[in-house]
Amino acid sequence: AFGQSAKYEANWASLDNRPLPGWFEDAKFGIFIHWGPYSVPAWAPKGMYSEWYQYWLNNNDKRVNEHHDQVYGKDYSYYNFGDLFKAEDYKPDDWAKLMEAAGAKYVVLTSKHHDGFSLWPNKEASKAYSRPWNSVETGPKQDLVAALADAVRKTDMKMGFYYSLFEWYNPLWQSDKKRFVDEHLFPQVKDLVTKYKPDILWADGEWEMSDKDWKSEELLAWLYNESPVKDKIMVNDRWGKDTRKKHGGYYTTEYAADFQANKPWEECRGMGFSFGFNKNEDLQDYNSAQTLILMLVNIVSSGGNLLLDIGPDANGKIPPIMQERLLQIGAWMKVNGEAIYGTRKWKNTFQWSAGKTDWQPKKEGSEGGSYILKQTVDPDPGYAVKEAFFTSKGNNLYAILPKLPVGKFLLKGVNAQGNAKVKLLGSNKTIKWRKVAAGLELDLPAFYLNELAEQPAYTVHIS
Ligand code: FUL
Repeated sequence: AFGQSAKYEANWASLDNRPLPGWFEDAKFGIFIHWGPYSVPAWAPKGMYSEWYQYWLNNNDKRVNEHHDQVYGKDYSYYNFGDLFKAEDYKPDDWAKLMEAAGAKYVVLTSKHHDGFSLWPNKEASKAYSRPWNSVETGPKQDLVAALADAVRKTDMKMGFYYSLFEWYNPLWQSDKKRFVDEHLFPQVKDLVTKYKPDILWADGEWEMSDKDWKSEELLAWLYNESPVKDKIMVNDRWGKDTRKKHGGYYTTEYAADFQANKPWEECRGMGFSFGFNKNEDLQDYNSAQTLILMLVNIVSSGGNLLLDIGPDANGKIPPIMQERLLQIGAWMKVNGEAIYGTRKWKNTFQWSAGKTDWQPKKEGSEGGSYILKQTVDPDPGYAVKEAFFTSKGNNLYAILPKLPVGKFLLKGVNAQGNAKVKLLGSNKTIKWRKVAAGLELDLPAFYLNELAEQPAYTVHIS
């Protein structure tokens, strides 16, 4: 069983054998939080990551430099953002309640991003830069990690930390990578894990070096054998240049439309195209609630989790558009969560519409469309949509439909026992069905539409 005193060796063959904590595959939906000094300028050209502001600034991105010169002045150092990042409206309990209301089962906070700023006090962050570079000795004057971990633990959600292995402009990183690993990375990770006992350690920045150079196997052996979270810690797959989708814990994708694996996996992305808050994004750059819900459904039907990102502002406020999206997702989950939580991929993940369709998931204010439409597979690229997404749990099969059809509707490849019950989640009426050669044919008279409030997607439950 998981949690026995198994000892793992510092090599992938042994580490990859460790069973993964079971809750993760049942959880399906988590919230990612990118928050730090980059939340002060909170700016990037559309389509770029705002949390990379310092990097764009130092690498001559024209638009970021123009913006910076205009707003802050040419000589204004990124490090000043550590003081302007004040988090004065930070209400971790409200954050936790909001994320719980969204239906999330876990939270992953950036404990330290590539700029090296840490959201908790530690020796390494105090001395690595020419000024202290952490949230207790600068602007916020608070241990932001501890505060959120405490708040999240009052709920049923799990708490995880994102941690960037490298730091763009850390002098030790730039001069001596081996010493950086030994004298900065190792003690800092151990401090984070020992103090706050996370359920997930979400490593990143692994692409800079090989897993051998990072000594990732050694670090994971410590995590699995000796750390205070050895029996519960979950990790991702970002442990070296070539480890993604190969080694570590669950696999990660990022802004990737479709993926399947024989291992737990997780897609992460923002509501628009940035992880850190980007003030440059307009309403139409945010995905609609329906598109976000269909993304979740698409991922879950392929066996994955969605780690949906929010970017609080420098005050600690979660932008209202993000609050609204989270609550919209939560409202849908209240009715349809049964088809999401604890489910597994079914033999058919989804079914395409037969031909052209007259609808598409709308993006707020824009000409519409979502990645679900941008499939380049048959039968009719550009028009066909995924009209049913399947998930399963025991003897239950769920077919999630972005649009509730009226009349006869064929669930392809579905079989059912004669006494099977078919219903829509949220309604008590049973749906008439019959077996046909191609699958299960449902009768959905128009009155079913009146049964349910309009929803971003409808779930047919076959039990
Ligand atoms: C990436 C990072 O470079 C992004 O800034 C973001 O943190 C994402 C989750 O991982 O690789």
